[in-house]
Amino acid sequence: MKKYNPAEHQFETNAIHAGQDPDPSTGAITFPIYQTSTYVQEAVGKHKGYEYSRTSNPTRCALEACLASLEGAKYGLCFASGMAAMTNVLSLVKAGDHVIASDDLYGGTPRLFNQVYAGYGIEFTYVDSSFTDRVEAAIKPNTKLVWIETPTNPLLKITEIRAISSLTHRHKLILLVDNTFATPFLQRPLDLGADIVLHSVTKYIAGHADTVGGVVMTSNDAHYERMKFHQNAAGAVMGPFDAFLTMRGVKTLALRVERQCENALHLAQYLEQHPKVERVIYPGLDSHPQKKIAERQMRLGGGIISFEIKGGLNTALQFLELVPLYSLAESLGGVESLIEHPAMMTHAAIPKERRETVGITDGLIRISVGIEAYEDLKKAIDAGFAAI
Ligand code: P1T
Repeated sequence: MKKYNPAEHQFETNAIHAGQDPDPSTGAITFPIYQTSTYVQEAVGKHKGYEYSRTSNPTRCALEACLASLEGAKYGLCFASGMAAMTNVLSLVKAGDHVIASDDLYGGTPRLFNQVYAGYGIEFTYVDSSFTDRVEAAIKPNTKLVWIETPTNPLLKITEIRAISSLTHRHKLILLVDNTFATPFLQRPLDLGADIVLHSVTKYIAGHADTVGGVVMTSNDAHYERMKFHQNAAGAVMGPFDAFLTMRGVKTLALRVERQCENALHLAQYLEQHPKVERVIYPGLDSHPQKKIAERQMRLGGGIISFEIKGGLNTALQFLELVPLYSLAESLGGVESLIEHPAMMTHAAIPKERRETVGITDGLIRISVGIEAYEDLKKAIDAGFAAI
């Protein structure tokens, strides 16, 4: 059977083939779902590399290898959700350590930090990481980890990964990038000096709104050993069927994201000139304050648009209810367009004063642009505006 070497191939090719040599016993081209909890041993300790599916499972391992190839990482570890992946990374810090994080993150992330890990004696400071000097000013003698999202959820702020990574290297800190919004097709943080990349694979990577999962990737042997140990010890692993769905989804990542970016750019430009819109945030627009940085580190502007509707909370809620085609739902990154209200949905766990300080206003609406026909997406927005 021909052996596949990801190092010899491009992104789109690896998304289809990496980690997935045809099954040697049957020739099946599609990687099998190894729906098994355990593996028979010939004699004690004499086995084929698998002992128990919490520790490792062939379907999960195939996905881990595939995703690692896409981020240019040596290692990948898959989990039951993006939050479980975060819990795994936090095994690298202990009581007394300090973490610096972006001030705009998925709402569940500060909830995990403040309402779980702060209670274990880990300290968190939030700064606008699009200003490198603010990250530097927050460094303390006990700082261990810098945690950024770029683009951020939901305000799409861009942090210059190269600038932050030269800072973290100088201070011997670990830099984690939550790359969920960009995907490895648009942005590869490890190439820009980050130590660890994390994704909610629930979103673009799986891409079809049919599974929940997370992944952590790194090329650092010591971090990998600790996180691999914790994956098995804590056990929040991804199941084989979810690994199969994710592996099927990721094969079309490049095609989907290219189309989503194209639709999103057109829609952002359309919204920007609409009289019922206060402001539009999209990294591909000239009006975005960090457009130049986005252009340097991202291939395209991404598939998410945030905009503020004129009229505040009630108008926003009315629009969300009445706009056709866009499903009102949390999550993002699937083939279908979704729309949501960050303040009352994905970021409701953040206290109101804090939300307002960072800019998550009551009129803010987030769209995850799908791969539908652009004309239909535009028509639906028009119908929504006409209805309010
Ligand atoms: O939902 P889960 O797979 O556990 O992943 C959490 C997560 C991590 N990182 C980012 C950037 C995220 O956006 C998310 C989840 N976000 C949503 C559900 C949302 O609608 O924003």
